[in-house]
Amino acid sequence: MSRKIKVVTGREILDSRGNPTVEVDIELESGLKRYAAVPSGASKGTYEAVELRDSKDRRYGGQGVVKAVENINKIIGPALIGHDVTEQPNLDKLMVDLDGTPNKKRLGANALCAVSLAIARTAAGAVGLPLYKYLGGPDAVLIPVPMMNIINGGVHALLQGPDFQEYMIVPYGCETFKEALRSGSETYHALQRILFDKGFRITVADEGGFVPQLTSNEEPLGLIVKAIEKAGYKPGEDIGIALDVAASCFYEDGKYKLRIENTELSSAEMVEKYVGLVNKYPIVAIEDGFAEDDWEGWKILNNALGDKIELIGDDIFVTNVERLKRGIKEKVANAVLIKPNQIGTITETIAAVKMAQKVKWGVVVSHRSGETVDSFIADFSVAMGTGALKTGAPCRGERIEKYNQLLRIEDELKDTAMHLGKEAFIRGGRRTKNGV
Ligand code: 2PG
Ligand code: MG
Repeated sequence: MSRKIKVVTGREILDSRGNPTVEVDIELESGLKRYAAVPSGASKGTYEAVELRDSKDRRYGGQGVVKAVENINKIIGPALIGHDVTEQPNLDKLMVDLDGTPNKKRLGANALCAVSLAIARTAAGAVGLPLYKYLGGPDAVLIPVPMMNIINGGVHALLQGPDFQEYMIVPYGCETFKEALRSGSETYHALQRILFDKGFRITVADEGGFVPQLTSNEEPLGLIVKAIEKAGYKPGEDIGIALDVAASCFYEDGKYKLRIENTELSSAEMVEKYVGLVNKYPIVAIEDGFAEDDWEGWKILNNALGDKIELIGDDIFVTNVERLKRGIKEKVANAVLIKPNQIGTITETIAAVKMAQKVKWGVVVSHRSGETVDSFIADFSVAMGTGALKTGAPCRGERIEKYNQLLRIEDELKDTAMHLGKEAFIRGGRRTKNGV
């Protein structure tokens, strides 16, 4: 059966916010055909590879991706035809070279990423392996702990909720993913009841979490602790809490401007705030506690909390090995968030994961706030043995599909499936598929 690429077709589809994004089909000479679609962020890091949009066009308010799709159909696709689809690193390199810019602004990281993901999935089909096994080999058996964003704030809630963007529950007291997902979902529903009884609205935002209108960024933590208890679990024991502050979004003129608290804090004051919260609530991880350029703030926080909880860099590292290398050298964090579309190709994404795992940093694979039903990241997290995945609340089809895919993988692996629970979050060395 030939593994040669015969046709590459890009198309404009819609993401979960109703904005255009890129989907790609790859067909091999053998007739095998697979697809992939890229997600899109709202709180994007400045240093992410460029998501090409038709900005001047009036279609979709300038959000169209016609140009990116054209780049796939006229430039990238023709260059890939005839190549063996299993040569992922070569094909990714070929695309990066074709683009020729440092941030993929010519062809678009959305164009490259959709093709790169489709190459991986088509290749897995061609060799007859599930995607997670194709990318991860026989020891891809670790099903991640889900980090479920049940209260949404920041730009994901159109600035109608807390300043902190994500309040996640981390159901890490379970022996299987299936049980973790159940306890997370039960807690989500307990929270819904609590909010309803208190008279808050229970509509959901971009990642499926609720958006209570409160006057402090601490209040959601109290509500979540109550929800965990109401669902019959022990806070800190069965279920921990993680935050994605997404602090770049409210960093202005060297200050962190907390809109709902009507205050602005210096980096040192923010550290104090975080330490206070960590002492009071079962917080196991803080993502983007500081802005993407506030390397000093990051350092102070890592000194204060780096041996207690996971400090995850998203906007600061943007899945880019150059930025991650600096972060490791300057000891600004102890974990990295991984999003393939921040960098553009799966080969570059794997390089970032490996760089972090080599120094025993935590790795969390992540969705974007604008998603499709493509569950690539679920397979990817198992393939890389990251032990943790954040992909929203147990609500909204595009989030649920990733969790459901992990259920399928856990079923398929039967007794060989591993789930680390709390051990996935121990500091001083994150466990991966290869052990501590
Ligand atoms: C983040 C992501 C996903 P966005 O900040 O981690 O939750 O948000 O996709 O909007 O960048
Ligand atoms: Mg983030």
